[in-house]
Amino acid sequence: MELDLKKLKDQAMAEFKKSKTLADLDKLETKYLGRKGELSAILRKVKDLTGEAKPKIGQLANQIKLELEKIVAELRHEFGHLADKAKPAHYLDITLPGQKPALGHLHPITIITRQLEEVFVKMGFMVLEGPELESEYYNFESLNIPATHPARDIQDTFYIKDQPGWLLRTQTSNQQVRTMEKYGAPLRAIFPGRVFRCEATDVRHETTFYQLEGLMIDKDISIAHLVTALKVMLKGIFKKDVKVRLRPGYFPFVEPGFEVDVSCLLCDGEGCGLCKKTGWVEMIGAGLVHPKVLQAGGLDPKIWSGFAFGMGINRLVMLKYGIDDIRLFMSGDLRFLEQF
Ligand code: FA5
Repeated sequence: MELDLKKLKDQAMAEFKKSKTLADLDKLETKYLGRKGELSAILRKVKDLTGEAKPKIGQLANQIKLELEKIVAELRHEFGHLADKAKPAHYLDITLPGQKPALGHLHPITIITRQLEEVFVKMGFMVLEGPELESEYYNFESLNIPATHPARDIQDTFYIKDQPGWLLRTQTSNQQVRTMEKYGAPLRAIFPGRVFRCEATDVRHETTFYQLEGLMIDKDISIAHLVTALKVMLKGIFKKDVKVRLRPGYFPFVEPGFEVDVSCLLCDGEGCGLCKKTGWVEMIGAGLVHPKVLQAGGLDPKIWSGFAFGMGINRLVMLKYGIDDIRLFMSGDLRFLEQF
């Protein structure tokens, strides 16, 4: 029996090594190692042996079984690699579960800016965008803010190294004179866009934020036109009448000038962190266009008058969606963005 076993081992080894495919190997495995295979047949006979022969032959048979199983495993591994290599470079396994691509969506600032544009287009306003890299002339001087004016300190910004006279615009008001020069009067336009300021950040203040500027030039424009335009704008976004209050405010490019506060919708005017417990959020600077600005735009102030306002879009979006910290907009935090 010992001889039979050794012969079986040599024969099986030789045949396994000759196999070329996984299918060949499967067949040989069944032939030698299967339940009805040749080795199993010999192992079944071991129980009929007696004396010393029984453990000796049993041990040998098991050892041969292990050796044959090892060679089968090695060959199977090798054939597996060959099969992988034989696959084309762009192998597509259509049985694998699909990967859902993550779909992006509009940023809340963009959503509300588009709604604002819609409201103003219905009132006959053009939508214009201006440069973010701006000259001191359009950002300050043309707006009646000469180089030595203290108002420059309130809107400190980022100046461009090696390019004197150029800066990142601090306000969308930079578009006022540009637009008058290009379109003359009468005109109605809004300028949505990004502005930059060198300031310490907190829940209401960012260094980079968005404004929407409105400019209307015509004959006999009054504060009533301005207030109406602002109320229509706020109703268009909040879908209800929103309380506003005008306080005197100083901007060198309007006369008279106002700060427009909007009733805090986050706390319903009760007082919270966003409104500094006042029930009001400062959101808009506005007024009637200063004669010097009209002149800078090539318009005769004796004939033309106008209103202008500049609103912080971020703060409007905060009230609309109940966001209590302005810094979330640019945080890049998907948990925040995925809520819109
Ligand atoms: C201005 O920027 C003027 N250009 C507005 C203006 C336009 C006045 C036309 C008159 C005529 P002010 O600095 O107040 O004004 O900013 C206007 C609005 O922008 C503020 O009411 C506020 O809503 C928003 N804002 C200002 N600074 C910040 C900031 N650091 N972070 C976020 N929002 C700000």
